[in-house]
Amino acid sequence: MKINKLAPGLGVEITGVQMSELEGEALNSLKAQVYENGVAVLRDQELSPDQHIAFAKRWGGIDVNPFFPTNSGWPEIAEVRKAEDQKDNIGGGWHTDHSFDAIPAMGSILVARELPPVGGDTLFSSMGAAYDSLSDGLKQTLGSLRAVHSADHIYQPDGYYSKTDLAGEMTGQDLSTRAVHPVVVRHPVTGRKVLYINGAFTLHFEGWTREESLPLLRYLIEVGSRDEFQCRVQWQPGSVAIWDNRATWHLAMNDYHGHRRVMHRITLTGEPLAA
Ligand SMILES: O=C(O)CCC(=O)C(=O)O
Ligand SMILES: [Fe+2]
Repeated sequence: MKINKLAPGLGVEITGVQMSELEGEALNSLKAQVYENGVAVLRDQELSPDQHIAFAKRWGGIDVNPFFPTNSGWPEIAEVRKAEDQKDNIGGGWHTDHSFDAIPAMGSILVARELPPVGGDTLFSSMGAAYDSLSDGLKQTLGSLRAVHSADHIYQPDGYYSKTDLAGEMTGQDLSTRAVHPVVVRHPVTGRKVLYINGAFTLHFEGWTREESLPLLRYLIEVGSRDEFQCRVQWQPGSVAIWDNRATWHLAMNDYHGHRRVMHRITLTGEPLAA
Protein backbone atom coordinates (compact mmCIF):
# COMPACT_ATOMS: atom_id res chain seq x y z
CA MET A 1 0.00 0.00 0.00
CA LYS A 2 1.58 3.30 -1.13
CA ILE A 3 0.29 6.44 0.60
CA ASN A 4 0.69 10.07 -0.53
CA LYS A 5 -0.79 13.08 1.21
CA LEU A 6 -3.31 15.12 -0.81
CA ALA A 7 -2.85 18.26 1.32
CA PRO A 8 -1.10 19.18 4.58
CA GLY A 9 -4.25 19.00 6.69
CA LEU A 10 -6.19 16.01 5.38
CA GLY A 11 -6.61 13.43 2.66
CA VAL A 12 -4.41 10.63 1.33
CA GLU A 13 -4.09 8.95 -2.04
CA ILE A 14 -3.53 5.22 -1.88
CA THR A 15 -2.13 3.10 -4.69
CA GLY A 16 -0.92 -0.46 -4.95
CA VAL A 17 -3.91 -2.23 -3.38
CA GLN A 18 -7.15 -3.70 -4.68
CA MET A 19 -10.00 -3.08 -2.26
CA SER A 20 -11.75 -6.25 -3.35
CA GLU A 21 -8.86 -8.27 -1.90
CA LEU A 22 -8.46 -6.36 1.39
CA GLU A 23 -9.35 -8.03 4.65
CA GLY A 24 -7.99 -8.54 8.16
CA GLU A 25 -4.92 -6.45 9.04
CA ALA A 26 -4.70 -4.83 5.61
CA LEU A 27 -8.31 -3.66 5.87
CA ASN A 28 -7.63 -2.36 9.38
CA SER A 29 -4.71 -0.28 8.16
CA LEU A 30 -6.87 1.23 5.42
CA LYS A 31 -9.54 2.05 8.03
CA ALA A 32 -6.87 3.72 10.17
CA GLN A 33 -5.83 5.85 7.17
CA VAL A 34 -9.41 7.03 6.71
CA TYR A 35 -9.95 7.79 10.41
CA GLU A 36 -6.61 9.62 10.72
CA ASN A 37 -6.79 11.55 7.44
CA GLY A 38 -10.54 12.06 6.97
CA VAL A 39 -10.60 10.86 3.37
CA ALA A 40 -8.67 8.34 1.29
CA VAL A 41 -8.81 8.08 -2.49
CA LEU A 42 -7.84 4.70 -3.90
CA ARG A 43 -6.71 4.61 -7.53
CA ASP A 44 -7.04 2.00 -10.26
CA GLN A 45 -9.69 -0.09 -8.56
CA GLU A 46 -11.56 -2.83 -10.32
CA LEU A 47 -14.66 -2.97 -8.19
CA SER A 48 -17.96 -4.38 -9.44
CA PRO A 49 -21.16 -3.37 -7.63
CA ASP A 50 -21.19 -6.76 -5.85
CA GLN A 51 -17.58 -6.25 -4.74
CA HIS A 52 -18.43 -2.70 -3.61
CA ILE A 53 -21.18 -4.13 -1.37
CA ALA A 54 -18.98 -6.99 -0.11
CA PHE A 55 -16.20 -4.53 0.81
CA ALA A 56 -18.65 -2.27 2.69
CA LYS A 57 -19.96 -5.27 4.62
CA ARG A 58 -16.41 -6.20 5.63
CA TRP A 59 -15.92 -2.61 6.86
CA GLY A 60 -19.10 -2.65 8.98
CA GLY A 61 -22.82 -2.05 8.51
CA ILE A 62 -24.49 -0.44 5.47
CA ASP A 63 -27.10 2.31 5.89
CA VAL A 64 -29.54 2.17 2.97
CA ASN A 65 -30.21 5.81 2.09
CA PRO A 66 -33.96 6.36 1.61
CA PHE A 67 -33.52 9.57 -0.40
CA PHE A 68 -31.43 8.35 -3.32
CA PRO A 69 -32.31 6.36 -6.43
CA THR A 70 -30.91 2.87 -6.03
CA ASN A 71 -29.10 1.22 -8.81
CA SER A 72 -31.59 -1.38 -9.98
CA GLY A 73 -30.66 -4.71 -8.50
CA TRP A 74 -28.47 -3.29 -5.71
CA PRO A 75 -30.58 -1.58 -3.04
CA GLU A 76 -27.44 -0.93 -0.96
CA ILE A 77 -26.01 1.32 -3.70
CA ALA A 78 -27.23 4.90 -4.13
CA GLU A 79 -26.60 6.55 -7.47
CA VAL A 80 -25.30 10.12 -7.33
CA ARG A 81 -26.07 11.25 -10.87
CA LYS A 82 -26.06 14.44 -12.88
CA ALA A 83 -27.47 14.35 -16.41
CA GLU A 84 -26.14 16.29 -19.40
CA ASP A 85 -29.08 18.70 -19.28
CA GLN A 86 -29.25 19.06 -15.48
CA LYS A 87 -28.05 22.26 -13.80
CA ASP A 88 -28.21 21.48 -10.07
CA ASN A 89 -26.00 18.77 -8.62
CA ILE A 90 -26.12 16.70 -5.46
CA GLY A 91 -23.82 17.77 -2.65
CA GLY A 92 -22.88 21.08 -4.29
CA GLY A 93 -22.62 22.99 -0.99
CA TRP A 94 -20.38 22.22 2.00
CA HIS A 95 -21.98 19.53 4.13
CA THR A 96 -21.48 16.31 5.98
CA ASP A 97 -23.85 13.46 5.18
CA HIS A 98 -26.66 12.44 7.51
CA SER A 99 -26.03 14.78 10.45
CA PHE A 100 -29.87 14.86 10.65
CA ASP A 101 -29.87 11.23 11.88
CA ALA A 102 -29.69 10.38 15.60
CA ILE A 103 -26.77 8.08 14.75
CA PRO A 104 -25.19 9.71 11.69
CA ALA A 105 -23.57 7.53 9.05
CA MET A 106 -19.85 6.97 9.64
CA GLY A 107 -18.96 7.79 6.07
CA SER A 108 -19.26 6.74 2.48
CA ILE A 109 -17.52 4.70 -0.18
CA LEU A 110 -17.98 6.58 -3.46
CA VAL A 111 -17.02 4.85 -6.72
CA ALA A 112 -16.55 6.80 -9.97
CA ARG A 113 -18.63 5.13 -12.70
CA GLU A 114 -19.03 7.83 -15.41
CA LEU A 115 -16.94 11.00 -15.30
CA PRO A 116 -17.05 14.25 -17.27
CA PRO A 117 -13.98 14.86 -19.47
CA VAL A 118 -12.71 17.41 -16.94
CA GLY A 119 -14.07 18.89 -13.69
CA GLY A 120 -16.46 17.28 -11.23
CA ASP A 121 -13.85 17.11 -8.45
CA THR A 122 -14.89 16.68 -4.82
CA LEU A 123 -13.48 18.97 -2.11
CA PHE A 124 -13.08 17.92 1.51
CA SER A 125 -12.45 20.04 4.60
CA SER A 126 -11.03 18.97 7.97
CA MET A 127 -13.31 19.65 10.91
CA GLY A 128 -10.53 18.77 13.36
CA ALA A 129 -8.28 21.44 11.86
CA ALA A 130 -11.16 23.95 11.72
CA TYR A 131 -11.88 23.36 15.42
CA ASP A 132 -8.20 23.61 16.39
CA SER A 133 -7.96 27.01 14.71
CA LEU A 134 -10.57 28.63 16.98
CA SER A 135 -9.71 30.71 20.04
CA ASP A 136 -9.86 29.12 23.49
CA GLY A 137 -12.79 31.38 24.34
CA LEU A 138 -14.88 30.31 21.36
CA LYS A 139 -13.92 26.66 21.90
CA GLN A 140 -15.20 26.93 25.46
CA THR A 141 -18.51 28.50 24.35
CA LEU A 142 -19.03 25.90 21.61
CA GLY A 143 -18.22 23.11 24.07
CA SER A 144 -21.41 23.86 26.00
CA LEU A 145 -23.70 24.02 22.94
CA ARG A 146 -25.78 21.48 21.07
CA ALA A 147 -27.32 22.04 17.64
CA VAL A 148 -30.49 20.91 15.88
CA HIS A 149 -30.08 19.28 12.46
CA SER A 150 -32.70 18.47 9.81
CA ALA A 151 -32.88 17.75 6.10
CA ASP A 152 -36.54 18.56 5.60
CA HIS A 153 -35.77 21.74 3.61
CA ILE A 154 -33.65 19.70 1.20
CA TYR A 155 -35.48 16.44 0.63
CA GLN A 156 -39.12 17.57 0.80
CA PRO A 157 -40.92 17.65 -2.60
CA ASP A 158 -40.48 21.44 -2.87
CA GLY A 159 -37.04 21.37 -1.25
CA TYR A 160 -33.62 22.14 -2.60
CA TYR A 161 -33.16 18.77 -4.29
CA SER A 162 -36.45 18.92 -6.20
CA LYS A 163 -34.41 19.97 -9.27
CA THR A 164 -32.12 16.94 -9.11
CA ASP A 165 -32.55 13.27 -9.74
CA LEU A 166 -33.71 12.77 -6.20
CA ALA A 167 -37.07 14.43 -6.89
CA GLY A 168 -38.78 11.27 -8.12
CA GLU A 169 -37.60 9.29 -5.12
CA MET A 170 -39.23 11.56 -2.63
CA THR A 171 -42.92 11.13 -3.26
CA GLY A 172 -44.97 9.31 -0.67
CA GLN A 173 -42.23 8.86 1.91
CA ASP A 174 -42.13 10.21 5.43
CA LEU A 175 -39.22 12.57 5.07
CA SER A 176 -39.18 14.30 8.42
CA THR A 177 -35.72 14.29 9.92
CA ARG A 178 -34.40 15.85 13.12
CA ALA A 179 -31.49 15.20 15.45
CA VAL A 180 -29.62 17.09 18.14
CA HIS A 181 -25.82 16.73 18.49
CA PRO A 182 -23.09 18.48 20.47
CA VAL A 183 -21.48 21.28 18.43
CA VAL A 184 -18.08 19.87 19.31
CA VAL A 185 -17.90 16.09 19.09
CA ARG A 186 -15.11 13.80 20.16
CA HIS A 187 -14.32 11.61 17.18
CA PRO A 188 -15.44 8.11 18.19
CA VAL A 189 -12.24 6.46 16.91
CA THR A 190 -9.40 9.00 17.12
CA GLY A 191 -10.69 10.98 20.11
CA ARG A 192 -9.90 14.22 18.25
CA LYS A 193 -12.29 17.12 18.88
CA VAL A 194 -14.15 18.08 15.71
CA LEU A 195 -16.56 20.86 14.81
CA TYR A 196 -19.89 19.14 14.13
CA ILE A 197 -22.19 21.66 12.49
CA ASN A 198 -22.62 22.16 8.74
CA GLY A 199 -24.20 24.59 6.32
CA ALA A 200 -26.67 22.17 4.76
CA PHE A 201 -28.39 20.56 7.75
CA THR A 202 -27.70 22.54 10.95
CA LEU A 203 -30.72 24.76 11.67
CA HIS A 204 -29.93 26.41 15.02
CA PHE A 205 -28.31 25.94 18.42
CA GLU A 206 -30.50 24.16 20.93
CA GLY A 207 -32.42 26.72 22.99
CA TRP A 208 -31.53 29.54 20.55
CA THR A 209 -33.73 30.88 17.75
CA ARG A 210 -32.61 30.47 14.14
CA GLU A 211 -32.14 34.24 13.94
CA GLU A 212 -29.89 34.22 17.01
CA SER A 213 -27.95 31.21 15.74
CA LEU A 214 -27.27 32.37 12.18
CA PRO A 215 -24.42 34.84 12.81
CA LEU A 216 -22.37 32.27 14.75
CA LEU A 217 -23.30 29.44 12.37
CA ARG A 218 -22.28 31.56 9.40
CA TYR A 219 -18.97 32.35 11.06
CA LEU A 220 -18.25 28.67 11.73
CA ILE A 221 -19.21 27.76 8.16
CA GLU A 222 -16.79 30.40 6.88
CA VAL A 223 -14.00 28.99 9.07
CA GLY A 224 -14.75 25.40 8.03
CA SER A 225 -14.63 26.23 4.33
CA ARG A 226 -11.22 27.98 4.40
CA ASP A 227 -8.73 26.78 1.78
CA GLU A 228 -6.11 25.88 4.38
CA PHE A 229 -8.27 23.04 5.78
CA GLN A 230 -9.14 21.53 2.39
CA CYS A 231 -8.01 18.86 0.00
CA ARG A 232 -9.28 18.13 -3.51
CA VAL A 233 -10.07 14.72 -4.96
CA GLN A 234 -9.65 14.65 -8.74
CA TRP A 235 -11.48 11.62 -10.00
CA GLN A 236 -10.07 9.23 -12.56
CA PRO A 237 -11.61 6.07 -13.98
CA GLY A 238 -11.12 3.46 -11.24
CA SER A 239 -11.01 6.00 -8.37
CA VAL A 240 -12.84 5.25 -5.13
CA ALA A 241 -13.04 7.70 -2.21
CA ILE A 242 -13.77 6.66 1.36
CA TRP A 243 -14.49 9.47 3.79
CA ASP A 244 -15.33 9.96 7.44
CA ASN A 245 -18.39 12.15 7.97
CA ARG A 246 -17.46 13.03 11.54
CA ALA A 247 -14.01 14.37 10.62
CA THR A 248 -14.81 16.16 7.36
CA TRP A 249 -17.19 18.19 5.25
CA HIS A 250 -17.35 17.72 1.48
CA LEU A 251 -18.54 19.60 -1.60
CA ALA A 252 -19.13 18.24 -5.10
CA MET A 253 -17.95 20.77 -7.71
CA ASN A 254 -20.63 21.65 -10.25
CA ASP A 255 -18.38 22.85 -13.07
CA TYR A 256 -19.10 20.35 -15.88
CA HIS A 257 -22.50 21.36 -17.31
CA GLY A 258 -23.41 19.51 -20.48
CA HIS A 259 -21.73 16.30 -19.34
CA ARG A 260 -23.00 13.31 -17.42
CA ARG A 261 -21.46 12.15 -14.13
CA VAL A 262 -22.48 8.97 -12.29
CA MET A 263 -21.11 7.84 -8.95
CA HIS A 264 -22.04 4.79 -6.88
CA ARG A 265 -22.25 5.42 -3.18
CA ILE A 266 -22.57 3.10 -0.22
CA THR A 267 -23.17 4.74 3.14
CA LEU A 268 -21.47 3.11 6.14
CA THR A 269 -23.22 2.82 9.50
CA GLY A 270 -21.92 5.10 12.25
CA GLU A 271 -22.02 5.18 16.03
CA PRO A 272 -23.56 7.57 18.56
CA LEU A 273 -21.74 10.91 18.89
CA ALA A 274 -20.81 12.58 22.17
CA ALA A 275 -19.01 15.70 23.30
O1 LIG B 1 -20.68 13.52 -6.10
C1 LIG B 1 -19.84 13.75 -5.25
O2 LIG B 1 -18.66 13.98 -5.51
C2 LIG B 1 -20.25 13.77 -3.80
C3 LIG B 1 -21.71 13.93 -3.64
C4 LIG B 1 -22.12 13.85 -2.21
O3 LIG B 1 -22.25 14.82 -1.53
C5 LIG B 1 -22.31 12.53 -1.61
O4 LIG B 1 -22.28 11.51 -2.30
O5 LIG B 1 -22.50 12.49 -0.38
FE1 LIG C 1 -22.60 14.27 0.55
